[in-house]
Amino acid sequence: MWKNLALTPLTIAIICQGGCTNQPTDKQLEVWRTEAIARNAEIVADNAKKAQQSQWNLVIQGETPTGKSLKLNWQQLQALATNHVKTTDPLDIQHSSDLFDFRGVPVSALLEQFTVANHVTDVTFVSFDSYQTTLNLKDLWRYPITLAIAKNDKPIPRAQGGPLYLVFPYTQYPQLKQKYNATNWAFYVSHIVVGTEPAKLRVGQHEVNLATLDKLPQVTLEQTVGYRISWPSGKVKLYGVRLRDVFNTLKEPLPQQGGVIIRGKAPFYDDAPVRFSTKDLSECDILLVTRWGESRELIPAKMGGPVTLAFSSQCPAKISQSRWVTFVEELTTTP
Ligand SMILES: Nc1nc2c(c(=O)[nH]1)N[C@H]1C(S)=C(S)[C@@H](COP(=O)(O)O)O[C@H]1N2
Ligand SMILES: [Mo]
Repeated sequence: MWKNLALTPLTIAIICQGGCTNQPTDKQLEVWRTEAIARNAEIVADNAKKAQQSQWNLVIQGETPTGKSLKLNWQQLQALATNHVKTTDPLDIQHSSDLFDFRGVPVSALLEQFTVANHVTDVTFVSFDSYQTTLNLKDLWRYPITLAIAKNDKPIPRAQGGPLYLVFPYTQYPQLKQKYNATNWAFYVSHIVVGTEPAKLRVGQHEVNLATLDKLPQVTLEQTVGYRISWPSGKVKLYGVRLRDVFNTLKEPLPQQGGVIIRGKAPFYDDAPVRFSTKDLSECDILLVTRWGESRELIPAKMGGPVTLAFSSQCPAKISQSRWVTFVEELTTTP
C-alpha cells in the first residue's frame, strides 16, 4: 500500500517533522492528508485496471491443418502491436470526425502463423460479451485491419472497446466502409476463429464430437431463434439433441436438486453462467443444435457454430428467455 503512495505534501510533511522550520498548520496537514488518500485511491484503482488488462488473452483457433491453436497473453500482444492505423472511429460518437492513431496487431500478422485450410473463406471475431463479427479472409490479407491496444498512445478504455478493439483503416481505404460498417468494429475481442472449428464439447469428464452427438435421438425444432447475429429472422429449422439425452447417454448423472451449466466461448460466461435445473431439462426440450435450415447444413462460426443452444417453443418463458448460447464448449453439472 505505502509503496504505491505518490510523494505528496503529506509524506513531505512527515519527512519534515521536527526538522523543518515552517511547520504546517493542522488544517494544512488535514488538507494534505485528504489529498494523499484521494491520490492513493486513484493509484490503487489504476493498478486494478492494469491488472485486469494484463490478464487479457487472445486465442486464435479454427480450421488449421493440425487444429493448432494459439494463445497470446497481454505481454505478447503488446510486443506484436506495432502497426499504426490512422482513422476515424465510427463508434466514438462524440468525436465522429476526429482522426485517431490506433496502435495494434494487424490480423494478417496473426494469421501468418497458421497454415489456413484452403477452403476457408472467413474469419470470425468473438468478443468478451459473446458479440461476434465475421470478415472475409481475403480482406484480412488485403487490408491492415487491426486489433488495437492503444488509441492516441493510451490504452483503450473498456467503454471504448478496449483492451482489444477491432479497427478498420476507413480513412486510408474508404472502400472498406462499403463492406464493413460500424457493427463490424468489435469491442473487447477475445477469440479469432479461422473458418469453423470441428464440434468438440466437454461434458463432465468426457469429450464429445459430432459423431457422438449424431448417435443420440435427433430432435427438430422450427421457430424463431434468439441468437443476436447472422441468423435469419422468422421461423428457422434447427436440428440437434436434448441436453438430458447427452448426460444420460454418457452416464453422467444429473443432480436431482441441482442442474447444469452451459458455457460458450465468450469469457463472460464465467461471470454470468447459463444454468438450468435438472427439472428444467425434463420439462421441455433444451437442445444442442448441430444443423439448421431445409438442407440441414452444419452451423458455421459465422452463426456461432458448430454447436449452439436452443429452446423449444414449448419451454416455459423463464427457460426460453435464457441466453441462446453460441459456440457451446462445455456442459457441467452443479449441485
Ligand atoms: N463486443 C461488442 N462489440 C460491438 C457490439 C457489442 O454489443 N459488443 N455492438 C456492435 C454494434 S451493433 C454497434 S452499432 C456498435 C455500437 O454498439 P453499442 O451501441 O452497443 O455501443 O458496436 C459494435 N461492436
Ligand atoms: Mo448496433
